[in-house]
Amino acid sequence: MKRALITGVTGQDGSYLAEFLLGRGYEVHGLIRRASTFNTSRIDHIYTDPHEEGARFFLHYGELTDGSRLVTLLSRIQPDEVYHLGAQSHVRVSFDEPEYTGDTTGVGTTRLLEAIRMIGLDCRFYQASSSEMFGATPPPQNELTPFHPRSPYGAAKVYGYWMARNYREAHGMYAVNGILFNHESPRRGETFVTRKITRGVARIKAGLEETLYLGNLDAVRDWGYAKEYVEGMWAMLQADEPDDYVLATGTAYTVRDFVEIAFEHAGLDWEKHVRFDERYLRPSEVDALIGDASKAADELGWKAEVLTPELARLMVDADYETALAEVRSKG
Ligand code: NAP
Ligand code: G4F
Repeated sequence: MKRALITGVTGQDGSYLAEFLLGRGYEVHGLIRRASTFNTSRIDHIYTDPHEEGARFFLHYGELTDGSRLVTLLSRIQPDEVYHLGAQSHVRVSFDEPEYTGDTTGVGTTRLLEAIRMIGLDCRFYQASSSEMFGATPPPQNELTPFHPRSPYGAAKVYGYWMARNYREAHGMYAVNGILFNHESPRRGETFVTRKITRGVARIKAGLEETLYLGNLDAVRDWGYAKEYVEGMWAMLQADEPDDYVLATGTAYTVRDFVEIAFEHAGLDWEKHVRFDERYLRPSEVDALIGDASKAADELGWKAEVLTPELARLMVDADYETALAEVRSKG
């Protein structure tokens, strides 16, 4: 039985990846942060008591800032595949917390790679790189496009990208970069723009709220469905040779387009409900990200099927169910 370790297992992608790997017969280990409240809502449905016979999903406390803990865990778990998804992943927040973002999102990658090297673990390593690394470089962007990050988050991801490549080149490690364009789902964090919009639409339709405050509506993004993207991560680690791949839909929508699609699906007029709030602007913006994933299609057979309009609608539907449940619970 193959064994995988996922950092960031409590996040959007980590939860879909854990499901996917369990479905393929893996034993899955996840790193979680100790918190005073429960932070496992995205994985509660796949959790099994480790005392149960045949349990294949295990959680371990750990932190990307704690290198010695990573050494201990890796040497105890001995994974065949390590999916490094843990990060402070919010671009706007990275301007407020640049040092913390560098420490976790950037140096966290080095701590994990170095832990693998120190214990001589023979495993395959996936680095969650990001289209945010392209930043100001105009689209379409592919694996050969120069990086020009526009945020502390983007800069930290560029560092992580080069550390993964360096461990591949210097130490012969099987380390790959998945350069993923924006991918969303009903499990997306509530402060990323797509989920903020679909949740806002659902709550307005359910009568729980009236107004949705947003920042820059002109930014262009290439939004795909997270559930499909985790399959691409796995495919990268099954290739004969380690390499770097872009995953994207290749389509382009503005934030305004996403707003229109989401409100229209709910039968609402967005202009009656959306207001501008400058607090959601960034000191430097990434104007347009549109990916060219032809290398992943040719070499891995991976292709995005769910495109932005369908994604927006399925997210609105999921959020509306939740909003209605809240209305019912209030009597
Ligand atoms: P997410 O929902 O924000 O999840 C981030 C995960 O990292 C959570 O499990 C979080 O734990 C964990 N984490 C944060 N800081 C940590 C720390 N110091 N130590 C240990 N764990 C920590 O992100 P996502 O959307 O699933 O994205 C997964 C990865 O792909 C991230 O590295 C992200 O930067 C990258 N990425 C995402 C996209 C996208 O569009 N979603 C695109 C390109 C790249 P808590 O639950 O405790 O907060
Ligand atoms: O949803 P966002 O916060 O995502 P962003 O900045 O593109 O980053 C996401 O995708 C990256 C891949 O390219 C990941 F690496 C990263 O971890 C994260 O998952 O913002 C998208 C756009 C931006 O241009 C932002 O300025 O939406 C614009 N926007 C407009 N109003 C807003 C808002 N973004 C947020 N979060 N909140 C708003 O109210």
